[in-house]
Amino acid sequence: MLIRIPAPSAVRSSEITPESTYRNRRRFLADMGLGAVGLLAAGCSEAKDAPAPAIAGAAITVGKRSERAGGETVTPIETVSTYNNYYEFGTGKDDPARNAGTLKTRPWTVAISGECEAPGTIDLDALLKPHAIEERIYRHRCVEAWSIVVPWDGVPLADVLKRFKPTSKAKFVAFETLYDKAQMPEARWAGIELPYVEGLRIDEAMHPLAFLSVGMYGKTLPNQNGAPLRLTIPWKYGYKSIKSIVRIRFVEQMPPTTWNKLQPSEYGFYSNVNPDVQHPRWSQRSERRLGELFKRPTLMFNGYPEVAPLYAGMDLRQFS
Ligand SMILES: Nc1nc2c(c(=O)[nH]1)N[C@H]1C(S)=C(S)[C@@H](COP(=O)(O)O)O[C@H]1N2
Ligand SMILES: [Mo]
Repeated sequence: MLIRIPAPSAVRSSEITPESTYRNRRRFLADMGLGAVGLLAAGCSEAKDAPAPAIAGAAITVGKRSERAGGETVTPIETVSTYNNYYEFGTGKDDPARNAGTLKTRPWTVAISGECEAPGTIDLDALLKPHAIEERIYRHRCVEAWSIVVPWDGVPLADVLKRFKPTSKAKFVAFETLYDKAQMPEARWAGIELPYVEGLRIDEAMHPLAFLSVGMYGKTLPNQNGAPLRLTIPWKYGYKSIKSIVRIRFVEQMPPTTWNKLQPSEYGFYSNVNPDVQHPRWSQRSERRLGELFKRPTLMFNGYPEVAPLYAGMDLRQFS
């Protein structure tokens, strides 16, 4: 994520410095406590041309498929699985693909608690069992202005949440990523407070577009993309799509979210993709689809106008 203050020359340090030096320098600055200022990010850059590792995911059975990206070309899986934000496994875009192999994704349990009638801790396979896995092709856009089009395999978030019977006090849903230093040795350099946390208002979480992904491209998720279970919220900036979820809480108050805690002036709770709202340090009017040369205009709600009624009456500039 872009907490980096760009140098006036605007040349990315990793473009002029051998990667190893760049990484070491990041560590050095992280050591000095400057991680959050310096080096958290190499945004807006192209995916690397280096040969991608094979995608090891197991095939999953997918029922209904829906194209929800305006017929746009699907981004190659090699790109989507090698250009990631997953700070627990390193802050460079190619770090998660290299480092996330240490994450153990089975057995995996999810704890559901808070304002609901049927809380409990449930094994992931049991969590998924009643649901048919479907595939949704969604656009996905990072606040750093890169975007991808991905066939995600999973279940509507609402279908899973409803099973736990949220009460009328459940105004928001809070999500938490696993935080295990043994499995995530790079996490000490993340520069963000961990565990990673995110949240949605209950009506956003219940919207039919909100999705819980367990796979992509017909295979189980690569660890770097959030295995074994991640949110996919296509009308919001990528950081709302929290990875490797271990805890879901129904809560009455708006829950804290990772990037908002770190830099509230730059990352709002709602984080709806909105080309008219400038990020304090850069425009959000356009984006670069990974693998493409030219930028394209960014669409309101990332091209999912059906979510607009969720925000009727809200000032979408103030509530960014
Ligand atoms: N736990 C966790 N989830 C996370 C992140 C992270 O660093 N840690 N990064 C977020 C950001 S900033 C983005 S853009 C998306 C990237 O998802 P992708 O790697 O599958 O494209 O993951 C989001 N989920
Ligand atoms: Mo992001």
